[in-house]
Amino acid sequence: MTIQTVATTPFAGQRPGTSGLRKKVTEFQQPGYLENFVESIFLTLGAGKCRHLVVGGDGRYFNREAIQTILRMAAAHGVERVLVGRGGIMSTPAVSCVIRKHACYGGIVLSASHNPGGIDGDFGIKYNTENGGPAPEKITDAIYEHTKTLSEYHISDAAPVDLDQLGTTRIENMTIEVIDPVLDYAELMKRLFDFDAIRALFASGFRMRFDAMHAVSGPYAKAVLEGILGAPAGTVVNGEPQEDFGGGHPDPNPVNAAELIAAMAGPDAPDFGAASDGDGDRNMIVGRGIAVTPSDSLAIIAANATVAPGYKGGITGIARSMPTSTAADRVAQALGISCFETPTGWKYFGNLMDANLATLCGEESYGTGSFHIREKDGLWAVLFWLNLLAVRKLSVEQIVREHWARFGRNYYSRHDYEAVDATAANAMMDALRERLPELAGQTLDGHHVSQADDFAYNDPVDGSTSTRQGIRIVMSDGSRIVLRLSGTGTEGATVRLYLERYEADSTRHDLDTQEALSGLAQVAENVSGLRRRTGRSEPTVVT
Ligand code: G16
Repeated sequence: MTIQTVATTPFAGQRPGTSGLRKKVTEFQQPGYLENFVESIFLTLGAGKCRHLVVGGDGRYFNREAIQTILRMAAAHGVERVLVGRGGIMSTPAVSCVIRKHACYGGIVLSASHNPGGIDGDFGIKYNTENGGPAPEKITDAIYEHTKTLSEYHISDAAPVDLDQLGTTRIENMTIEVIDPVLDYAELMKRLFDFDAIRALFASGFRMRFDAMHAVSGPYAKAVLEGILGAPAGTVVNGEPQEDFGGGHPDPNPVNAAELIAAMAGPDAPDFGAASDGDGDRNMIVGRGIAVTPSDSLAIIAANATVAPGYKGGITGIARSMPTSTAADRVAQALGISCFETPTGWKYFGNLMDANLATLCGEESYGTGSFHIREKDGLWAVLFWLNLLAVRKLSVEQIVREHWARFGRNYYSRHDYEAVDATAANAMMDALRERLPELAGQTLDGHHVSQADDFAYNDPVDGSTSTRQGIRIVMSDGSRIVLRLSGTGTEGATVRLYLERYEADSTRHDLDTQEALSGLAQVAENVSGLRRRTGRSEPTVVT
């Protein structure tokens, strides 16, 4: 075995987005493309700094190949020990858990999350720091700077490692430990939730359907739900991870998990339904005939946090991304704790959790989590709901309605315009940005605009500032219109329009969501010209 120095030239566009570098598989397959990015990670970390590393991916197409390359490069950069999930598979929350438990320097996560996989699908890579969370902007910016000037990378010429057998092997001076990807994670969940109560719930005949969407959560959900908690075999469906997610789109929302929504609406619907995404960090919670919005799920978890043993002392604060509905803010106010509003991207929650300012975090994009790790955590959210249902002995719908009756209902929807022309999308955002000063104070279709700005975040922990994080038009009645460009798409631009309307009156909590928001949708079109400028007559996806 020898360490090779290979000449290379920079690839344009290796700037990490909302969550690492996400591109088409074919782009990653170009010789040197992955290597350049990985070299830039190691250059950013500094020679000899990274001694212990975790490497795991969601098992999508190109995962195995990428892991072998990363292992050979880690060995060339003086890493002493790497933990890898069996088969190269580890969910994103499990990587975060393993980094923290084994006091690793950091981790490399291979995933394009909820984006489709397969040879024509997407791939992704991101670096997580020693707190187990996605690297903050100062690190991702530094990685990007290296990608622009790279002239060589370093790699061992060692043969591929067997990733399917648990145990230890070596490349150069580096030890590779292939570990069971589920064990540490399951042990952490046991400490957070009342497993006896959940076991008793299943023993009483409670029925659940967990749709793993042919992705990485399958083995975790089977081990925890069907194994430890005694849920009947077959509770977990689509539970075998596949390289192309069975040809599906592993995004747990009512559109992409339509099969689950249909099952939960049928005459023989189970009591509880849930789904998670490609890398296991997202979740959708479904009751009989009702899909819980992610924003409501965060608020309900916060309002009921003390039912779970891991949170019985109460929560210190809540954090939500700016486009997420303000339902959690109302809970925070009632509890007398802070609710932080951050830019989109789980990386912005890390400092707040490290400083113990926020215990629970959530995003409208089907992400919920807590300070137990530094990633959002799909199965964690599902276990929280199971714990809640076991203790309260109410249905999902009853819990949601009770919450709305107490705090009011935040009607909420996201309209995505995918793969639109990037120039048109940017021009639309620029034109709207210019109009913001004149919007404040205006009345738009009966809504008085109390604030109109391009969201900027000042991190209260490290003092850093992130600007241009999305345009928000806030009405004095609590309604909001938010527009931003996605940072995870891989084709053209994806424009996200978020609509929110607050309704305190419980006799008005039964409106159809899209009808309740149609007036605001029209206001959004009038001020932005989104459809006109992008040439689209309707959104690609509505959630
Ligand atoms: C990532 C981020 C989330 C973000 C989501 C959507 O999730 O971790 O914080 O909300 O993307 O981002 P965007 O609106 O920019 O596309 P995941 O599950 O894809 O890693």
